[in-house]
Amino acid sequence: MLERISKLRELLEGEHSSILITSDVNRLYFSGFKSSAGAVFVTKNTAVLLVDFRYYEAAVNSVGSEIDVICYKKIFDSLNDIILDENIKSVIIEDDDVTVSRLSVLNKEIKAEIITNFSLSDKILNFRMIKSEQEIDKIVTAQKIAEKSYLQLLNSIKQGVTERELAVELEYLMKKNGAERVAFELITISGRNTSLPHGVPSDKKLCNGDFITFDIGAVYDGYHSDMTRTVALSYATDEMKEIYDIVLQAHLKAAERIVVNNTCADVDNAARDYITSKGYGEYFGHTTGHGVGLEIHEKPTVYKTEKIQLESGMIITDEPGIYLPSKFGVRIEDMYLVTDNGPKDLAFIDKELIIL
Ligand SMILES: [Mn+2]
Repeated sequence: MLERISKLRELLEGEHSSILITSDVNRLYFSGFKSSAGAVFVTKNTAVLLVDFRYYEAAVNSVGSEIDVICYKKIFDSLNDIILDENIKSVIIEDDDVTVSRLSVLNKEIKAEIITNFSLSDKILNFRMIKSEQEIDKIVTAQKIAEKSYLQLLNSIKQGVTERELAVELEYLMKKNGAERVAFELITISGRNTSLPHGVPSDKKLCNGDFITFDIGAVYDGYHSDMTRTVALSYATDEMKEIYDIVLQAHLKAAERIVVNNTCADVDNAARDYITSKGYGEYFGHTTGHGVGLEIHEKPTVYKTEKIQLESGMIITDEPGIYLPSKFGVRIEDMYLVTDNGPKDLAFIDKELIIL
């Protein structure tokens, strides 16, 4: 946490004198403490976590000595005490978190100038792109929970089971296997529904000859995992096998480009150019991937227009897909850790087509 607070403090080397962190996710990132309310306030001299009575004891026990915990009755009184004490003139706020109505409250209550145009949210997302060893471990743990649950679920896949039943069962298994919660509404769709990249599990029953798409993730200690597998029930037609193979090759070609100093565009182009060369470019309508961490979608976006260069410690997904309207779709997704020795696939489950 000290390192993170120090990086935040480096942003105060210019004209501004304090930073107010208000979003749940960034309070967690900078304090290590999860709560539904509160703030982290950082000045050149002070770093405090402000929480109310409900969280005070847990917060004191949780955060290290580098952050003071303040139990507030009225949060603005506590903030203004520090502001007056340290002669703070300006407060940089999280521009992506503060609503218009909240901003008017901050302007009214805080006894310093509120700075809205610092792009603080984006700067923090840049910090968060590079994961520490501990963050990587948590994401790997989340992934292992998701994989174990998925492998257990495969035993209950048969004709007549509904998509919704698969989703409910999978969520149950993940929580039983140690997930804090699911990372997003799990996608378990089949047959024609698989042509919808973000289809919603319905009461449709599984039929022989269906593709079944599982886009699944778990959360462990705040960190998310993300993986997609497409399997076939009973049999797959030649067309299904052909499309599956194109998507798999596109995935592998993108993975090869997940190398330090390559850009996100390099990775996206590898998958996109291959799918386009096979004549299916128009059926791959989303980005190749995204960063994963405290949120399921973080910077960077893995797309042909994104020039951000890959650095060791980033975790991005590689998830090309082909979606044929009213027929079927295929997506294969893993998370990859960027390392100085090349890409590290964070999934352990095979990517070859499974016919159940
Ligand atoms: Mn994803």
